Amino acid sequence: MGSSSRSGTVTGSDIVQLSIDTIRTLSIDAVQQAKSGHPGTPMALAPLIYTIWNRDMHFDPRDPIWPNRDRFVLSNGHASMLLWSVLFLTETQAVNANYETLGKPSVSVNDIRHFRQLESKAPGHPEYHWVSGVETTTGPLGQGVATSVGMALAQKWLAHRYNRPDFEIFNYRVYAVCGDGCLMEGVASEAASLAGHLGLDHLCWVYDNNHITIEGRTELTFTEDVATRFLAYGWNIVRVSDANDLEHIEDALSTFRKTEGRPTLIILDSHIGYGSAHKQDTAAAHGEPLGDDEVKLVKRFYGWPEDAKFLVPDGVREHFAAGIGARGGALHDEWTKCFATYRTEYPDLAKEIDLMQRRELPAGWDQNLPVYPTDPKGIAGRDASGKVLNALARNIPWFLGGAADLGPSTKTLLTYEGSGDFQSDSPGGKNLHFGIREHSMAAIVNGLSLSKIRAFGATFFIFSDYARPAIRLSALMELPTILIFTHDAMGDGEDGPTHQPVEHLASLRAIPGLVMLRPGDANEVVEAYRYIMELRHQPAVLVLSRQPLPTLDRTKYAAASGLSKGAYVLADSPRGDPQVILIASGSEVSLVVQAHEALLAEGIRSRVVSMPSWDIFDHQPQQYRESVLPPDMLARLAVEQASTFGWERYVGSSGRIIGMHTFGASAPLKELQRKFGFEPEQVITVAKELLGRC
Ligand SMILES: Cc1ncc(C[n+]2csc(CCOP(=O)(O)OP(=O)(O)O)c2C)c(N)n1
Ligand SMILES: [Mg+2]
Repeated sequence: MGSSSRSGTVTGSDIVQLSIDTIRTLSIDAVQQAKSGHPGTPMALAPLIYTIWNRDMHFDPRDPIWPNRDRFVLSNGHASMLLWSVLFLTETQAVNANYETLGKPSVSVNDIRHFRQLESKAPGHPEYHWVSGVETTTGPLGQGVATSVGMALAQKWLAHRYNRPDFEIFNYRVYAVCGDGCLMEGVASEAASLAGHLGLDHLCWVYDNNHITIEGRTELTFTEDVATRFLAYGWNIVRVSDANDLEHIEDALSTFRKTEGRPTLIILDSHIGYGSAHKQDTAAAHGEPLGDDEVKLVKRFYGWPEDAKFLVPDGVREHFAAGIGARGGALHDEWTKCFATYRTEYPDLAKEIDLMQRRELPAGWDQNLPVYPTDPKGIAGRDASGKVLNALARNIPWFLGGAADLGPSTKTLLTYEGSGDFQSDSPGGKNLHFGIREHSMAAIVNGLSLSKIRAFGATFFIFSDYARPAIRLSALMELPTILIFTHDAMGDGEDGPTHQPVEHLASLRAIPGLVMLRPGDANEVVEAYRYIMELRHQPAVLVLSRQPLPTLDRTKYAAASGLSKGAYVLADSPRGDPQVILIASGSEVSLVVQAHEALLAEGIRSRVVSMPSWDIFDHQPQQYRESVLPPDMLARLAVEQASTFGWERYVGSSGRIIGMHTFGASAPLKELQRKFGFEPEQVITVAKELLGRC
């Protein structure tokens, strides 16, 4: 048995111990019932969770979306039973998608009894959107801590913009609990490095230093000095040598609250499976139920009735009500009063906060968006995007973001007077500099979005791979994040195959709920932003060209607003009865328009479909989809500088695809276009083949 600051017996009067052991035994029983899950970490960390929640956190269980609540992130999401237990015991209320409290608990004992079962509000891992009180979805290790940096960054920005003397509208803190796994993941290192650089002092990570992961002791793989590492990042380090020592934990948390200019890492030494005679301090405590006999032994050790299941002793819920309930409720009430006065003194700022909380846009958000005149030389997608971004950021105060050290290349810098750079001494800046940290950039953008800031991140499309896990979580969480990926195909010519995305469109198109847009000219870029900005529950990826694309003559061709349908007939045969349909996205749109004109001149009736977004198109009514791609017109050709993967669904088995089958090559763009067949001549040839003319 490992060290313990307590005897192992519980007396009815020791309500604190009883509350902690309730978290432990609920976790044990739920895992046992589900025959799957992770009991050991909840057993070890129950005292920590108890202390953070019941003694420290500013959180009102009546209203889990109070804007100034402290955020709690369980980055070691496999220990989800900690969260389900505490949400249940604090009677945290459920909130619906319209931000209304529903008058019922977010997690009930019945949900816990059905841990990990369909429809239960106690799923395997914490899921934002599914369970009120979950601040971010976790499970892929490292994501939670990285996302927490976005939340802490948001706090600084929000405080700078909205706090006024005597009005501390945003002073919340962010707690993230993590294990060895989170700290081994690269994304956590990226995020910690940036958090240290930015001096995010409202951020506290608690590291569960239990020396155990799935394969065994961390001696196998993880022997670095974590404290020294975080010290080097510029963090404040606090050690707690016994996870059962509540006073020590409380002291550490109060050190965090007092620390200025640096984030805090609390290194907490714990014993996984605490109290289990045969499994404590072993990997076996991590990922499998204890087993009926061991459960009895553990309960005996805790002084718990051995046969009781899902027992919540009298007084435990009342104890949480008197702790976090009373404290959080009073703080929230105080804030509400303060905000009412603030509303009279700063009505415009208060209105912004209201809109932001509901993910709405301010009036005039789309004023001064550029309109691009016809121009055969045209403008690069990234340049058009840069203009739009600057207009939007001026119109929408809480729209901000940045790139992973590629601002000048992705054209995502906000350059207007007063836009500013976000740094520790200039927390009002709207240009975020993520450094060369794509993965944490996407996770931080998630954190910003969870804090209701409208945020974007940017890099080259090829490096979207480095951000993909966090983008996937944006979609899973239904967050309206924006990722701007430029250098979308072979436009990067001489940089060669390491910089030429091929499978990336297919890969991101496969993420459910993610809106992918690859606009074909500057006016489609503007329309893409119009579409994206009105999204409230979907992330968007904007894929833009590095090289200039001709700005199409919209008096001759269809309006760019057709983009909002995902695909539209851009150019058609004069009588609208095409023999062949040419489908393209992005830089290939003007290419197929050229081919189309040549085909028309030869008397071949072709139609051009600009298809910037599969996903949006797929969501249109059948009638519309069939008006664009009539089912009986089978001569279809898709042209895209990317993997052909998936285009069959639009061209059918009798159609053709001009796409990429290799990784590209290093050469000037023109030569690459010739080599890989992205020239009008090739499009014309294949179109004729389709019509059996060759
Ligand atoms: C990115 C990622 N890789 C792998 C896993 C699978 N996994 C879940 S928990 C775990 C071990 C985590 O060890 P630690 O963080 O120390 O947690 P403890 O067992 O101590 O609670 C692993 C490898 C995961 N969830 N996420
Ligand atoms: Mg561990």
